[in-house]
Amino acid sequence: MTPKRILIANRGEIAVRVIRACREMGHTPLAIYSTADRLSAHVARADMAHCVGDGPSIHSYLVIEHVIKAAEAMKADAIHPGYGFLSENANFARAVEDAGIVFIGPTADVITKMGDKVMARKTMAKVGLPLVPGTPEGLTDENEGLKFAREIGFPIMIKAVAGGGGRGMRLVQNEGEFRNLFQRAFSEASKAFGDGRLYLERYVSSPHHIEVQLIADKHGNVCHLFERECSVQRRHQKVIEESPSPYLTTDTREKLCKAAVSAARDIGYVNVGTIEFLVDEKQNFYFMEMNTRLQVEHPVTEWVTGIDLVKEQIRVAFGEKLSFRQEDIRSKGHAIEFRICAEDPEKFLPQAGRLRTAQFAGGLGVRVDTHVYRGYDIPVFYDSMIAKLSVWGRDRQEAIHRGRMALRETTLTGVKTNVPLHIQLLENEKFVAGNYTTKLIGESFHYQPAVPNENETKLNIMAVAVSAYHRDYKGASDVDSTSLWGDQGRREGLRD
Ligand code: MV4
Repeated sequence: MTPKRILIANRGEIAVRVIRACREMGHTPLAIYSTADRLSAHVARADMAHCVGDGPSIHSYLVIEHVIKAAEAMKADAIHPGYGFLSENANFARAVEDAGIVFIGPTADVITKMGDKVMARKTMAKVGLPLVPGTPEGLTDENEGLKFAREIGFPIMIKAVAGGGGRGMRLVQNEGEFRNLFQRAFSEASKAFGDGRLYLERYVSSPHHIEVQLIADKHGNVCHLFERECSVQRRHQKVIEESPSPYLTTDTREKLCKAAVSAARDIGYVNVGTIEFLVDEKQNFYFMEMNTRLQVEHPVTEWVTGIDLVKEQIRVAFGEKLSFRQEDIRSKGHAIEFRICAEDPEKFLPQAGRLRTAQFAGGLGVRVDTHVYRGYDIPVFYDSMIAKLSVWGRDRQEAIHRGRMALRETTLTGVKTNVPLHIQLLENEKFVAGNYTTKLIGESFHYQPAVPNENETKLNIMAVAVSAYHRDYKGASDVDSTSLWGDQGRREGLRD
């Protein structure tokens, strides 16, 4: 492939990840950034970067014209959208193509089709994927909704046609709750997506969220790269992902992956993509939604297959053939990913501020994807995920042991993170046994806030005092003066 100029229309860890793939392939990575992201590692690592606006993403990363202008100014041949932001925006995909730039993703038509969850259900039913029984069309009228709900039977899930990933979702236990929850879901969806339409599905109790990774080129080759188990979620945000799923039988895995490949082929899909399924207690699987982008949790699949999904994604966007066939792909060992978020794990509140210490783990089978570093200021404007830690082991047990080690090596101070929550999850009996569903967090796992001991409290008071002294009297940087203290507690075993 001749070297190309590739603009990454994103920020943070995924921009860093895509820049790495560009470098390996000999392409020129180009960045965009908001004024709040000037000092993000993704900007420093690109060959060139353009500012696209102020901190709030509606003024920067989400403004199609600004992104296209930056791409034209830097003479980009292609745009990689990452995940989130404009990655599943059909208007953006069209604008990129109209500007004569390659969109590293599927066609705008496919994005539209899969973005409308009712249209996606219809399309997937037509090509043979099983669906959870539900409404055939979007609804706006609560009386019509109730009629359908009675037919399907309670409990029922209300979902937003324009939603996805659990946004705007409501569980309705009985008829008495229906009208109220329908109205609230409708107003929430209208505000969030500018489209209030809702659809109903029978509630699958204690399901697994299992997704199949796909990749397809423009020559009709479609391959799956096995599944990821994403059932460890909190408030519909994934927390841990792993592959292979500890729940699926070999037989179900084969059926699931084959069904996903066949569906992707039948809809003429091109790009990396993921089909999400709900899997019930009898290993029945149902199509839930399709993501037409690279996903946060793709490293888990890269670990077990050894395939660089981003490099392949770039190749297929430029019309190259996949570098492998289905029979060449094997899944080896076990991988687990931990999403590290700047948040208070007790209250689940996002945290902004300066990272005083940012030491990540290393060693065999350990990978860190991040844009942060010691002294980095976490802006208030974006998602709270600041890093992904992923580990590989020859089997699940080795991956769990490696995960514990790597999480304990991870020292992030200055801002609260969910690292302690991950450590506790790796001690949870059900998680360790691989015997968990989407109900794990909330029913079988409750985060235990660490009680600070006397020494730690003293140390923190001293650290704050020393920091203030240096800042006010010595003019030294806040970061340099306190990082030492941040480490001290860890070294002496005073934390966790
Ligand atoms: C469901 C479901 C049960 N039945 N749909 C969709 C997206 C997502 N993040 C959650 N989703 C679910 N859809 C039907 N018909 C269960 C989930 C679900 C879930 C529900 C309640 C509490 C936690 C959950 C975690 C993952 C999935």
